[in-house]
Amino acid sequence: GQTETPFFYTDHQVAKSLLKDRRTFAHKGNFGHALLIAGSYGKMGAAVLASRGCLRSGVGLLTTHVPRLGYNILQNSIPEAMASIDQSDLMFTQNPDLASFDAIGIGPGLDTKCNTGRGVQRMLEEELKKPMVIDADGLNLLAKNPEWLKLLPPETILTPHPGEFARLTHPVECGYERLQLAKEYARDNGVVLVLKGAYTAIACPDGTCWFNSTGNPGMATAGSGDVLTGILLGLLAQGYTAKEAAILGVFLHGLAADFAVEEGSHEALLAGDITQHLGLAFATLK
Ligand code: NPW
Ligand code: AMP
Ligand code: MG
Repeated sequence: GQTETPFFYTDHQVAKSLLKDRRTFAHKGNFGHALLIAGSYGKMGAAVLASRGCLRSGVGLLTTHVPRLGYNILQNSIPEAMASIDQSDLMFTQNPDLASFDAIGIGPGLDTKCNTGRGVQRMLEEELKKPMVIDADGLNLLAKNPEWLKLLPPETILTPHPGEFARLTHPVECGYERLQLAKEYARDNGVVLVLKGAYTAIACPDGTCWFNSTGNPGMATAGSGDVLTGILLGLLAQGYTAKEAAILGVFLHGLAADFAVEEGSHEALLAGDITQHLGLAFATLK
C-alpha cells in the first residue's frame, strides 16, 4: 500500500536550527574548499553568479573551473575565487585533480556539447564520493545519460526547475503529479531533489518532503538558479549534509531575494541582488 509522505515547511525556526556556529578562532581551512565547474562561451555570467553565491555562503575557499575564455572574466568579476583553467577555450572538457576539494558543484552555464558530456562522465567515473550539487546543463546532460545516476555520490543534490525536471523524467499534467514524481525520483535514486519554483519542494531520499517559505516572483529572472547552486555548494563544502544544505540554502536564497525586493521591486530584481542580500538573510538566523 501507499505510505504517507511526511511533509514539512521550512520556517525561520527550522533554518535557525540548521545553521552552524562559527567559532572565534576559526580559520578558512575550517569551512571547506569548494570546486565549481561552470561557464562556457556566452554563459560565463552563470559561473560568476554561482561563484558569488558560494563565497557569500561561508565557504573557506572556492576554486572555479572555467574554459580559457573565462579566465579574465572570472578573475576580474570575483577576485575572491581562485581559477582552474580548462584546456579548451570554449567549454568544460576535463576536471582538475579532485583530491583537495570538499564538495563539487557542476552545471551553471556549462552547455551540453559532446566533449563536455564526456568530461562529466569521466569525472563521475572517478568514484570520488565527494558531495555534489548538479544544476542546469549538468542536469540536461544527466537527462541524456541516465546511466550516470548510479555513479552519483551518496550526498548529491539535484536542482531542476520544472523544465529540467521534465527532461530528467517526463512532462506532467499538474503540480501534484510533479511532486509525486519528485518524491519517487529522490527515493529511487538516493538524491536530494530540489524542485524549484514558488514554494520550492525538497524531496529527500528518506521520503520526507520540505516546502520552502521564502522567495518571491522577482526571482523569476536570469541567473537566480545559478546563485542557488553556489549557495548549496558552499554549504556542502562546509560539511552540511545534502539534506541540510538544501533546506537551509533554499531558505536563505529566498530570504535574500525577499530582502532585495524590500529595497526595490520584483520587476527590477537582478540575480546579483540576491547575493548582495545574503548577509542580511544569514543575520536573521543568528
Ligand atoms: P516554457 O518557456 O515555459 O515553455 P532551459 P535556462 C521550461 C544558463 N544561464 N522555470 C521552459 O519552457 C543556465 O545555467 C546562464 C523555468 C523552457 O523551455 C543553463 O546552463 C545565464 N523554465 C542555461 O543557461 C543566465 C521552465 O524550461 C525551459 C519552467 C540554460 O538555462 C541564464 C527553460 O529552461 C541562465 O541561468 C520553470 N518553472 N517550467 C548567464 N547570465 O550566463 C518549464 N520550463 O532551456 O533549461 O534554459 O534555465 O535558461
Ligand atoms: P532557474 O530557473 O534555474 O534560474 O531558477 C530560478 C530560481 O528562482 C529558483 O530558485 C526558483 O525557486 C526561484 N523562483 C523562480 N520563480 C519563482 C517564483 N515565482 N516564486 C518564488 N521563487 C521563484
Ligand atoms: Mg537554472
